[in-house]
Amino acid sequence: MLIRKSPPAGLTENDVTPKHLYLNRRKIMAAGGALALTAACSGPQTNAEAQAGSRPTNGSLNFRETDYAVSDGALTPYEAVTGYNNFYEFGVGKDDPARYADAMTTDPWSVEISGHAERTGTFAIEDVIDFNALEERVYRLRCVEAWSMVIPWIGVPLSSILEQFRPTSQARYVAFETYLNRDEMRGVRFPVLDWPYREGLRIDEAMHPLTLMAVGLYGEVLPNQNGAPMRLVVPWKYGFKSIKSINRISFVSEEPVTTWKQSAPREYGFYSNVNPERSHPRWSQSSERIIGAGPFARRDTEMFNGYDEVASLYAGMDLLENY
Ligand SMILES: Nc1nc2c(c(=O)[nH]1)N[C@H]1C(S)=C(S)[C@@H](COP(=O)(O)O)O[C@H]1N2
Ligand SMILES: [Mo]
Repeated sequence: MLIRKSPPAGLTENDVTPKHLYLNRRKIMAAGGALALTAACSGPQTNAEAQAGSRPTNGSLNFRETDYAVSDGALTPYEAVTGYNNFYEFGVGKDDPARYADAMTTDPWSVEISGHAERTGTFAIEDVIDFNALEERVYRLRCVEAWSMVIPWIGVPLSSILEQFRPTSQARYVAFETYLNRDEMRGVRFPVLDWPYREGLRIDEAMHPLTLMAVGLYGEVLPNQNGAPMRLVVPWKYGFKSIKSINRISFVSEEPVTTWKQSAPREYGFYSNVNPERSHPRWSQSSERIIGAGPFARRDTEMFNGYDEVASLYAGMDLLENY
């Protein structure tokens, strides 16, 4: 499923969004190869100097192109990526996060690291993520609600963060928590979920090279509604595993409590690997709506969302039982 990057398929002059310059740059880079890449990375960036040792909190990011791309499908328009969201801390409506997430303070931002690791404590995000080592990966995010988007994420492999803390052999799982602030998050007044939002991965899933900690999308710092300043993107799992606005990471020995499983264990499991064979109790998972491509655009859902290289992580496991 991971292929050499080609221009986003199916883009025409009519697909003009506020990010048309970005998309044009991508086309030029694809056509011009390495030379264009160097030019594009040093050219239009406004805050290249300011980035060393610090963190841009808005605007463009410096990043390296990678070969991670999905083979079929155009990028989801920027307006849909940033206007149709799930971030229940700001409300359950798809347009609530875009409306209300600006209230969240993302600077300064610190992350508490705890549990089975040699190094633990509270760290500034700038000390945990190397903003000079960002890369872009085009991943499809498949929501359990049976829709998907293709997004050019900017981030670092989660493993590059976790390794700094030297987890011990007792660290069999990694638990994540979302920031919680009742004054800034209007949705947490309602007991829709048990706040703070929590997620987890087995340590080998967390260390897998596909697992990304994203800090940006479409070449820019993450908008708050997409989980600023740092959120997971685990592309072979349903979207709810990709926890947003993380401020706690813990190395643990038992499977951690995760919010959606806690809320409805028959419907949502710990693994939540995309699996067209296993229906959600209330709807099918065999196909998905393509967000931003018109009302009838659908595609067949693929096992592991098409990221076959993770299959070996689950060798010998019954994935219908371990949903
Ligand atoms: N903290 C937090 N993280 C979250 C959610 C949430 O409600 N709260 N929703 C999840 C779900 S269900 C999906 S599909 C993705 C959506 O990410 P996006 O809005 O950036 O597309 O975020 C996930 N991460
Ligand atoms: Mo989702």
